[in-house]
Amino acid sequence: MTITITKTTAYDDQKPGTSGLRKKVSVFQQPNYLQNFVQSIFNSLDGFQGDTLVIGGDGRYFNRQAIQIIIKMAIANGFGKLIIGQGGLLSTPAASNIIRKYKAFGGIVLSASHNPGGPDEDFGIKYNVGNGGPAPEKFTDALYANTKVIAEYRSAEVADIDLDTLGEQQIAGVKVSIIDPVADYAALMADIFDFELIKQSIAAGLITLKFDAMHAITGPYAKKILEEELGATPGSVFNAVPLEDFGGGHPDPNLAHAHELAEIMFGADAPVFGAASDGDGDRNMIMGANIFVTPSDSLAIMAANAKLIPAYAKGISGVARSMPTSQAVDRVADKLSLPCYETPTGWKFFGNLLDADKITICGEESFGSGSNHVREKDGLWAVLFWLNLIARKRQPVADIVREHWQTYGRDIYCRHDYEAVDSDIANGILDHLRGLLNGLPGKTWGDYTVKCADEFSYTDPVDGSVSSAQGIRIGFANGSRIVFRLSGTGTVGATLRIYLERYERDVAKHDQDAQEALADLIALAEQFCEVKRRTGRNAPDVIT
Ligand code: VG1
Ligand code: CO
Repeated sequence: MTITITKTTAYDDQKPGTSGLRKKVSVFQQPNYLQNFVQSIFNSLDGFQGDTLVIGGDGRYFNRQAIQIIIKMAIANGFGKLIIGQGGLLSTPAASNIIRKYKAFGGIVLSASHNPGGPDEDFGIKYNVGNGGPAPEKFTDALYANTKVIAEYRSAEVADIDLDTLGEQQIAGVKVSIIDPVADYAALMADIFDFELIKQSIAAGLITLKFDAMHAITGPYAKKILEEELGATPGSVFNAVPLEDFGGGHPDPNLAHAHELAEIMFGADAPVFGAASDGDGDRNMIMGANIFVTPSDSLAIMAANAKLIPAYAKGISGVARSMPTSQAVDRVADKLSLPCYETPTGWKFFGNLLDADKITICGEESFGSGSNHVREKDGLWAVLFWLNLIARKRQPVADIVREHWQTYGRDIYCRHDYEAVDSDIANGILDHLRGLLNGLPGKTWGDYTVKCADEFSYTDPVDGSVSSAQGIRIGFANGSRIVFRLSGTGTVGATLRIYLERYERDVAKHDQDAQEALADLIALAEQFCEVKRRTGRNAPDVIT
């Protein structure tokens, strides 16, 4: 085998964000841009010679080209085996499962997740470690340092690999295995949930469903599991063919972007259950007939009912949520005497807690939830959890949610996003907020007296690592909160996220519209951060 060593010059913008490196495709297409980053990943790793690397992506534009480049570089750098999803496809949770199941050294996942795809849109790449989860910050920091000094990369002179034919081939002494991207994942789901019960409920007409794959990676997974294995009517899964540009949409499962599903679920003759997933299959949106379940509520409901699911029948060890996620799950943990952890935004912070069995179930307000079955959030897992739950409880989604609120109270919640804000203005807003923090505690506006105000810093209870500057938190005496942080996944300017929540114990007030119920807090948030005044905008771009 001939190995070529190519001289290269460093790029200064390869700092991984919340979930890997995400840039416009045109940025990734610059000479050696991808190669620099991949070689920097390998330069940050020790002891992988002869070991296994998993490679797969969400199928967006540039996926196939990127995979060919990565295969050649992995061979030249000394991996002994490559496991690749057929067609270059692997959903993020499926990749996590493959890494764990086949005891790989790690994996490279190509995705910009919920960001749009296509020649003018986004591409992304991240490295997952041997536990199947996103690399922790100490790795991504070392990786970033390596990207700044990279001077050369290694690549094997071999022909492009046929990504579409299943099977194993030897290439320059390296085993390259093209696997079915769905089979191992479908088997894992069958181990966790009561497929027989779900199947009976569907056959009996107790559960009717619609799943919007948003022209992204979960199409083939959902077709196989929901339609073929569980017997949902053909066509229950729609937008099921993955497209390189996701049909021109944002593959982001929320009421704004998954509007096709939202129309069905709020329409006449809505099915019992509706759901959608994102570009790489790790997010989920849960709906019932005429009801949208907020991700924070979904997490709390799953934690409260975990024992109804075969894999968690013996109970769960604890729960965790990202800091901006509502406190609904905390109330469940409190009642069930379970440990509850608050982590920074991003799934990488759950990995240590899951590995140490401090938690079994965790989630984020951004439509992500998961458990110890893999080390990524998992969209279809959440869908199957809800189907299993509905089948066990024999109740519509709306009743399950309302009963939960009756028991625990409702954490009325929403998030406002201001996208593509000028970076200097966005940083100015954060600086301004930092300046306010010390003076806020004790101040009162109407029903809201500030109890605490700080910038969130997290010390990992397992390895003691510290992550600071993880968002501004303002907590009120009545349990309400406002959180401000900048996105770490956007690719244009800065995105300011404002998270708002208010606790409502009174059952008579549970059916309020969130925007109305949160109006006072929304006004206070503007008073604190001045985003409208500073940007000249009059409304958020997206409300979830
Ligand atoms: C967003 C979400 C965060 C999530 C991340 C990756 O990050 O807020 O909760 O973990 O996306 O999700 P940020 O930094 O933009 O707020 V995915 O499905 O895009 O991998
Ligand atoms: Co995603």
